[in-house]
Amino acid sequence: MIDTLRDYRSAFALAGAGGLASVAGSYAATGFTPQFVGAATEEVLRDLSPDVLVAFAIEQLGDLGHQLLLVGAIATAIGLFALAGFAGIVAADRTGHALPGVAVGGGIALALSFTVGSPVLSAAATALPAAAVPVARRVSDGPAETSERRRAVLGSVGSLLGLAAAGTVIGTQRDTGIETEPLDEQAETEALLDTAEERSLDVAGIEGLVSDEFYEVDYSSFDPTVDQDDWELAVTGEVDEPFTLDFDDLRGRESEHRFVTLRCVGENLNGKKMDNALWTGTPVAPLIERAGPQGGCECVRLHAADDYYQVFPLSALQRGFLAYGMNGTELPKGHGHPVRTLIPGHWGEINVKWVTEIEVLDQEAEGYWEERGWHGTGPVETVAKLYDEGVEHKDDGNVRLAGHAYAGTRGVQTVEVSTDGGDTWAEAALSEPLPGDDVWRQWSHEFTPSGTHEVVVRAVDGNGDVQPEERSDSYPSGPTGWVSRTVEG
Ligand SMILES: Nc1nc2c(c(=O)[nH]1)N[C@H]1C(S)=C(S)[C@@H](COP(=O)(O)O)O[C@H]1N2
Ligand SMILES: [Mo]
Repeated sequence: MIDTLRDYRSAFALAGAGGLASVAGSYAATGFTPQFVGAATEEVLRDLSPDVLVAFAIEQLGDLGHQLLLVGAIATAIGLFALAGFAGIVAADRTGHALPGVAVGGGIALALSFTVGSPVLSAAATALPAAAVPVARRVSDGPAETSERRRAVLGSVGSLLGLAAAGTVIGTQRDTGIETEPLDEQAETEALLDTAEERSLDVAGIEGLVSDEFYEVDYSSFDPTVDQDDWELAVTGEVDEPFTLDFDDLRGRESEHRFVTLRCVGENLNGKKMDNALWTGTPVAPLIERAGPQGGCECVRLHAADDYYQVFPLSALQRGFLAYGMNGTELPKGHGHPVRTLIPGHWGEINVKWVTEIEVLDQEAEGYWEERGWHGTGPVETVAKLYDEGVEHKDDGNVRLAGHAYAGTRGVQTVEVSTDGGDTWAEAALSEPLPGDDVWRQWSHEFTPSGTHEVVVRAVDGNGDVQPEERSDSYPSGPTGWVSRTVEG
């Protein structure tokens, strides 16, 4: 019976260690995939969080917010499975037998796992420790000697922690990656990548016209693993002829290479969630044509293998691209392997990765982020960036400033730099444009400093419109304002 503080403590220790072992067991069975119980817990926590909290986490905490959510999810999962073990202990204590405890502990763990959609092996791996906890309780209750009982408890807790450690190691070693091969079209992609390198300005510190590291934004911490041989894209909804196409069908279509820049609506004004790559794929329009769209709202919903979905105008999709290659190799897992959409000039969020279905709608609906208050389906805001690394104090005493500017399909016409807080402006040098209608450019500007300078940069888009000066947060419709920083001479 749990009737003394000592009993409580040993029950908690056993149940806690069991909870750890259960979650680690699931991890051993699934690795870092959407099947891991931590993934489902993360989803539940995210859905329970108020929208403003999610928006705050994205804006203010960025990737840290994601990490906190993940840690919270795993801790919650451990707590839930610990509760299963604890219920097992109570059952064993009440009846004086281990068996009812095993049934209760293991049963609750199994139920938890199956509720969140775990595969059988993962569910079994969570149930085993939860069932072992009440057994350990009965065993350690046997000896009359306090010290012996304590040793028995410590031994059991130690074994469960050992299991947890082993499970974690196995899970970490599990290969959940995707091998990406170079594309067949090497000659073309290499020539284009060379062009991008040649046209990149000779400025140290900042990335060239093709990003070395392309940012990643996913609503979930767990990327789906989609084999290209299993991949299918269904065109459905309000269409004359719904159809499905597989990866070979897609590969059989005309292939095209496009430089396309993406920017996340949730990034900060001078944030780093804006990048450019050379993508290989095929235009979407002929596929839409083939299905014969009839929908009344002229809008579509795209679905993805991670259950993400986005709704936006059919007209935007008509200019879209189904990409299966990035910088000369197959699409990496994190960027949507095997196929993603790229929609010219729109915020990153409608560039759906791991895309599985194009559904033509009859009525307006909201996408994943729109349901949470964001307005990120429209055209991107114009921006010129200036990172720390973009400021170079040269040996001759001059200061060289450089960065990237992007204005979606409007294109960047000029970038202007002020070194006196916006009183006077000079035109920056620009990189030669890359082929493509949705690509950023680099800018650079050198000046001779005297004292402290308030540097401000702004881009002018292809329509002649100056980047809006008024500051706004990224939530809900993307950051606006001019990037500025203090530069000491
Ligand atoms: N399936 C899926 N597609 C997605 C997302 C996602 O979470 N799931 N995130 C979107 C967001 S918010 C952005 S900004 C871009 C980022 O693309 P990247 O990760 O390749 O940079 O993908 C979009 N496509
Ligand atoms: Mo985004």
